[in-house]
Amino acid sequence: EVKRLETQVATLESEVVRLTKVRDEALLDVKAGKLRLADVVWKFTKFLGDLFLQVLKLLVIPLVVTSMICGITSIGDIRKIGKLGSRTIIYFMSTTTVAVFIGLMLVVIVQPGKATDDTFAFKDSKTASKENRDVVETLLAVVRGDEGDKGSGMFPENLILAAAQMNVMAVIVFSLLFGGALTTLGERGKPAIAFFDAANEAIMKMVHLAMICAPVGIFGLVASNIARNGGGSQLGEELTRLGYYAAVVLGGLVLHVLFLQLLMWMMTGRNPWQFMGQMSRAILTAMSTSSSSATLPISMECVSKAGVSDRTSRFVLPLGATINMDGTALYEAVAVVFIAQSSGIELSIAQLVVVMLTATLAAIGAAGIPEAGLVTMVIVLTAVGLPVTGIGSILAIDWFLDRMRTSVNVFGDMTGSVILDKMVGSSDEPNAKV
Ligand code: DAS
Repeated sequence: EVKRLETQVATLESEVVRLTKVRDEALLDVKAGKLRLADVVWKFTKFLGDLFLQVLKLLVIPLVVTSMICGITSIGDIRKIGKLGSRTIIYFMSTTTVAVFIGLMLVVIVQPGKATDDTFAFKDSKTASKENRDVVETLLAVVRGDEGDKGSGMFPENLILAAAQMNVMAVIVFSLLFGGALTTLGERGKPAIAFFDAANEAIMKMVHLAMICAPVGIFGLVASNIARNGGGSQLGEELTRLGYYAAVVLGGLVLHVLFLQLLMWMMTGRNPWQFMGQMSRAILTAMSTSSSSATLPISMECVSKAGVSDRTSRFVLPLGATINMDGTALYEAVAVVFIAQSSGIELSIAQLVVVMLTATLAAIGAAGIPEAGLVTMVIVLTAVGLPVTGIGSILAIDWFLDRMRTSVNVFGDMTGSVILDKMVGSSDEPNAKV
């Protein structure tokens, strides 16, 4: 019996030694951080964030091509847009330019992205902004391209190389010219136009698919950036900056609405506040749907009740819902400069001019669906060489700003229909022979 017990004790002792070894190894693993669950979750969320941003970069060129071509072809034959058509385009372009200008002035003055200390949430050291040449030289370089680089400039020698180099200005210019030419083909151009409409819709669906993994992924990106830059205090700094950013966007949108009201009052003599009341159903629909296209039937009804002729509203509103997005243009200009400030990158005057141009064009290319402005903002960021990762710092509140900018988009369209109806009246058929 003693012998048996002694053997049992020896067996148990060797088991204790083995288990102690296993435990020590496991502790080593935990210390090495190999097995910590939090780490695994963190790495996965950051992977999703990187994947989302990578997909956005992947889609930039196809998005530019399809959205610019669709923006132009939605106008119809550019040779026959008639008096109403040409005045509508002039109204759209001028009010959108005013919106971008308001946004840029505010974001440059308020500087919401400037950090009080030198920790920037998305400091992207590898992204060097274009060196600060003087304005004329930079604008010439933007048009002509850099010596010996066949893919640079607005009119590069090699479009494929330009696309490969993410030279979005060149792709935008080509797409606008190509779309314009397409509209002059009449019946023969219709299949191609239908193709690009479908392609644009497909690209936007791909972006929305990528968006699904964005919130989790962006959380991982922001969290890992904050942890890298200093934890809790950085979070407070980040949220303050985000608050200022949202205030600048909302302030800009309010200023733009006041500008539109003043313009409408001067051009038509209507009482602006009474007009706002008449348009309220469409504004509230835009706020709840975040979609200009979904609001279109309501905005048509509102302007019709306000006395705008069907012929004007049927031309101006659908076109406006597609290419006239004052709120989006203002928002993209503010967001891009905010991302530059948050990344510690100072934009030169010439780069601000490029932001103004591309924000206007990106707004034209944005579809009237939720988050379209966030997606086409990638075009503006790429045009001035800013990191797409900066989108992560503003995505958290974009669902709210999208509602606000969409209602301004719709309000700008409705104001336009009232002004244009007064200017052109019933004398002109859109697309009439010039
Ligand atoms: N939601 C878009 C619209 O319908 C605007 C945007 O995304 O910027 O107008």
